[in-house]
Amino acid sequence: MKPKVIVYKKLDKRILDDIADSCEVIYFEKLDSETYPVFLEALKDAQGLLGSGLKVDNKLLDQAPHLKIVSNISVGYDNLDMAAITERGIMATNTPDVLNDTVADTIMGLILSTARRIPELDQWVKSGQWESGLGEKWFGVDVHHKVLGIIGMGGIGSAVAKRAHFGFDMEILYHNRSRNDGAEEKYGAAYCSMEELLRKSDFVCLMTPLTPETVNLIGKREFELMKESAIFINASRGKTVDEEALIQALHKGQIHGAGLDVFVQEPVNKDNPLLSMKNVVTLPHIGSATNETRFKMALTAAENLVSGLQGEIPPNLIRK
Ligand code: 8YV
Repeated sequence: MKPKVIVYKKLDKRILDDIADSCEVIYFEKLDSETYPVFLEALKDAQGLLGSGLKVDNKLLDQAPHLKIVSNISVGYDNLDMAAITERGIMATNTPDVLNDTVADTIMGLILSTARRIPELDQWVKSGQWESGLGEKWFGVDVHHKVLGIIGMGGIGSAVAKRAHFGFDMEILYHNRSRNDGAEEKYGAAYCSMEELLRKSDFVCLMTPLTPETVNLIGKREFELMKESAIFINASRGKTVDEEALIQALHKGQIHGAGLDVFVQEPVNKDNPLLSMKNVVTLPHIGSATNETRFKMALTAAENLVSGLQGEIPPNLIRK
């Protein structure tokens, strides 16, 4: 008998068919008030779970006594209570590497659009305000030859460093739990303390995963340490930053601007003050959202799922 798996995210038919070769697939394009009760029922004898963003904790696991593997279609796995999962002998997997270049492209986009005020000027042109020469008040700041501070030098951080070093002649500083020799050798990245990074960087780019240790990693004190001309970029998770402190830092002119792909609450609250700041560029958590990369992520997650259910060690097993 094929093991029963639940897919709770919209998936390409080719990938669904691949999974169906070795599993019985219960498919939900999305979970909402209508599908959730059916999903809960299906959990009772499911051995695999594939999707992204669903909170997998003791409460959910109590409903899934036969679960063997939770396969996340994302590199971040802050939605998974890893202690609860491992305690029950369940495997969990994620999708690292395949999204590094795409997320790094998004980050460079945020850096450029914040520094050169691209969305703001786009609106200015489209709303018919370009009637004469451009005055200084519309000038931006340079990106090339500036100092880029990367907090969290993993796969994505390294892909950002590569672009910044080779494409923009930037000087790279980084702070990480451990040294990244590859980034030091290839992109001239210099390891330094968090404090030094915050003091010296023109662009501060936050790339750490969300863990209990990184909640509010950047707060009031950190913004105070940054240059007044600094631009802050976050494409990790909203909760790695104290959002209120960010709002205050921007209000007070303690930093120059921010480029944000993530927020504490997503979708972001319509009355979040960040949305009315011209020096803040916002995106709806689209770091990895290209057709090609989302396909690769889903394929990787499906491979993890199937291999785990076939008794192998899945390629991207999360070891905690
Ligand atoms: C999306 C991400 O959250 O991989 C991650 O950690 O942040 C993103 O790619 C996710 O994959 C949405 O489905």
